[in-house]
Amino acid sequence: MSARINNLITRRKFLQISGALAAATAVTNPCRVLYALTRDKGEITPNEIREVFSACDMCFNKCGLIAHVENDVIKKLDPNPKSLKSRGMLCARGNAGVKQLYDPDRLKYPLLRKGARGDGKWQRLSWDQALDHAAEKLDKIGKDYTRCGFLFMAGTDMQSTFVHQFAEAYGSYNVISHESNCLLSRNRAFLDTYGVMPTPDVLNCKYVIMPGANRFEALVTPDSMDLMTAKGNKSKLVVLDPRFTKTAALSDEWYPIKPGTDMAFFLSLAHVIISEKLYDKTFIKEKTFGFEELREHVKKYTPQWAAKETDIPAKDIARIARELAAAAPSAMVYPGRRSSDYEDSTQIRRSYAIVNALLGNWDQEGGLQVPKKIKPGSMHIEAPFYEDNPDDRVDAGRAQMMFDEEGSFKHTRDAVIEGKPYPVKGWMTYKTNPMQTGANRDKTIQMINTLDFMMTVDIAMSDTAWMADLVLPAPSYLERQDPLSAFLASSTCSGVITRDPVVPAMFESKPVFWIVKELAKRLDLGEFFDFTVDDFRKAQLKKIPQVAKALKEDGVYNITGPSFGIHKDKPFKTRSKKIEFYNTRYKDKGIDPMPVYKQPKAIPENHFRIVVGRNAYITQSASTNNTLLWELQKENHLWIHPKSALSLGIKNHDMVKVESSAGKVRIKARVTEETRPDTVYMDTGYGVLSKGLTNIFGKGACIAQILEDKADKISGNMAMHETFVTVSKT
Ligand SMILES: Nc1nc2c(c(=O)[nH]1)N[C@H]1C(S)=C(S)[C@@H](COP(=O)(O)OP(=O)(O)OC[C@H]3O[C@@H](n4cnc5c(=O)[nH]c(N)nc54)[C@H](O)[C@@H]3O)O[C@H]1N2
Ligand SMILES: Nc1nc2c(c(=O)[nH]1)N[C@H]1C(S)=C(S)[C@@H](COP(=O)(O)OP(=O)(O)OC[C@H]3O[C@@H](n4cnc5c(=O)[nH]c(N)nc54)[C@H](O)[C@@H]3O)O[C@H]1N2
Ligand code: SF4
Ligand SMILES: [Mo]
Repeated sequence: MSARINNLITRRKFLQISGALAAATAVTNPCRVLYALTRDKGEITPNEIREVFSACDMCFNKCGLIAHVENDVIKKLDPNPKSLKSRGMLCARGNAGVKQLYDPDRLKYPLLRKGARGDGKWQRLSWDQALDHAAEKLDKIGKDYTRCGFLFMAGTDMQSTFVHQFAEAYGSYNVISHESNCLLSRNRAFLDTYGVMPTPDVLNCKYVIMPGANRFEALVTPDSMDLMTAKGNKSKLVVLDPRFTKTAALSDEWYPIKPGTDMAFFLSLAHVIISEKLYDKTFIKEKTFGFEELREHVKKYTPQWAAKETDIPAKDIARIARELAAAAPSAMVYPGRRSSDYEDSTQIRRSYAIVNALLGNWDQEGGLQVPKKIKPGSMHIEAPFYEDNPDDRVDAGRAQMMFDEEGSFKHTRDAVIEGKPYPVKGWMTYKTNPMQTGANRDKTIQMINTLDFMMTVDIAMSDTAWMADLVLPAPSYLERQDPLSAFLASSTCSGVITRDPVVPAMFESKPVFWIVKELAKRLDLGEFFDFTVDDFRKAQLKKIPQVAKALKEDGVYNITGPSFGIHKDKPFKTRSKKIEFYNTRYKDKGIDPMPVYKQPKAIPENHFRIVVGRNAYITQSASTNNTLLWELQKENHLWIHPKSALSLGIKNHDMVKVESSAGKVRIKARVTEETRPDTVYMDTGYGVLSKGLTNIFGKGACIAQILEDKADKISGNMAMHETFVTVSKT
């Protein structure tokens, strides 16, 4: 079927068309080609032009956009200048969103697996057949294994709430998300220090240390743009990264830190700040808990000691500590975002949080802030109680302090494979692709092979969909109505955004709200979905009419007013009601109450550490097949330092084998000084199994295939930088 569509619109032709459209008054009506793709029928009324507000969904940032629509065909996506969070920006991926919609590889109708898993043999079903089949499986698994025998996993999305609501009504508390592959250890660390996850006011910050984050490539709005503006305003940026990222390239100082040793660096900063009394005494006295314990604790962590651990010179560590303290409180250790790195990641991030607390930057301009947030109303359901359900989540007890509502992908997968403490036999995934983003792909396949039934709701035949029994096509963000999303961002740009369909949904795609509502009807749970998305949104907007007005007029609601100095005398939501250098809850649970540095495991001889990261035109695994973005990078490469390459006889673009205990892949080498000699790297989102991703099938290698699945001990977050690999020429 994609061949047919490809005949209608080849990639090159699409680019020509986009170019022609961009060049203002097009000669003929090139939209017809797109129209043919979208509508599959004859003539159209010319020149019906609309501009429609929406929110980008090419990554989680939800940048405000304005879609230019001609004759029901989206011609171009532009930034919405009213969206303060996105600072009037739409990145490369945001611009390419139009190709997410008009992608010949889109899923078009429900598909049922025929033949062996992963063989790619499918039978087309009608929606009624597909929903009846799914409902039958949900019913049977619920009866045979209890309701908790069905696992639900939804990625970042405004409609994920409906999947959670469905799981609740159905009766399973085995609900996970991408978050335990992303940032839960960071959240754990800051919550357990501040009682809240603050946002960094990068814009007004005079001194930013950025460890293990790559803001000029891994875009987080508004931080990415604000960091650039702040640099223009003479703010200082110090980057710690084993790779020479674009952020490193634009920094004032870059240190290729030895991976896994960041805690040594930050404990040493704490040592200097405390021993040289560079902290704000009043702040420490009034707002923090456990300072004396911290003072004792960091005595041994001198810069000379840290230099040996981190490969960063002692004099630089001491100088950075002094400069940072001198710039305080408009100075920060950037909390970062993805923290799925090490088995000790919560404690590593605790060390960032602790240095921030020493700087007294809490609730300060240019510091860590918790801006005001709008609380939309909700439509809460009274979930039924199922007596035969087990006592707890299937992954319970596998990490020391897991978030109950998030769980852990790694631990859930282990539990499903082991069948312990009870069997889980069904899995629904929505808008997430754990086959590519959950470390150790073979284990994900093993998990899937233990299931009786798996269904996936996606817009494309992702590797996860490829492995499913039932694949259901969803509309893209430009075709669906979503609930409101209230977001926190720094520097007075928190707000609310929503989406309405810019164009009608293509093919037979159906939003997940409709899917779970239809399933609920079939399972006698219809009462829990006795509403529309419109009703849901009305309930959200009930007490905030000003938001409704702004969304209509501007496409976004911005919260203005100061985002600092607003929590002055409020207690912190921690046990001590203060910022906790020393965490007594940790102590009670047998966890180090203050971060204790442990050396990362030594890299075995002839091995490298492999690390994860991103570039500016790839969103995890989800955008590598997008035709416009694929043009920018058609495959991934293994970054390897020239010295290491030389010792292995590897030249640039040689094909190499990369092997770990989890698996092996073949990939072309990129010999570059942009990584440490002991560290290798590759982009995510290639080496796919799915033949439904026609641009990237057969291109590059899948990093999830070689990443071992270690977990952060405290939060259960995936730890993806604990893998050692060998590299050899093939
Ligand atoms: N273009 C683009 N933007 C994105 C995304 C995307 O996929 N593409 N994804 C979004 C999402 S979901 C997230 S969570 C964020 C992620 O944004 P970030 O949190 O900035 O995460 P990464 O890009 O993974 O950057 C981690 C960096 O840490 C480095 N590193 C590895 N080991 C160590 C170490 O031991 N110490 C130190 N100091 N550094 C180390 C890696 O080389 C890498 O450059 O980006 C968001 N924005
Ligand atoms: N190897 C590796 N693993 C990682 C990361 C990494 O960089 N490398 N990053 C980690 C991080 S920070 C995160 S946040 C997670 C993210 O992990 P995932 O949640 O798996 O995110 P994506 O890779 O973006 O996959 C999103 C899926 O949603 C589909 N999709 C896109 N738009 C829509 C839509 O509108 N509707 C529906 N139904 N589906 C849609 C895409 O086709 C894709 O299959 O991965 C983590 N794991
Ligand atoms: S950062 Fe880029 S991809 Fe992400 S929401 Fe904004 S414009 Fe879209
Ligand atoms: Mo993430």
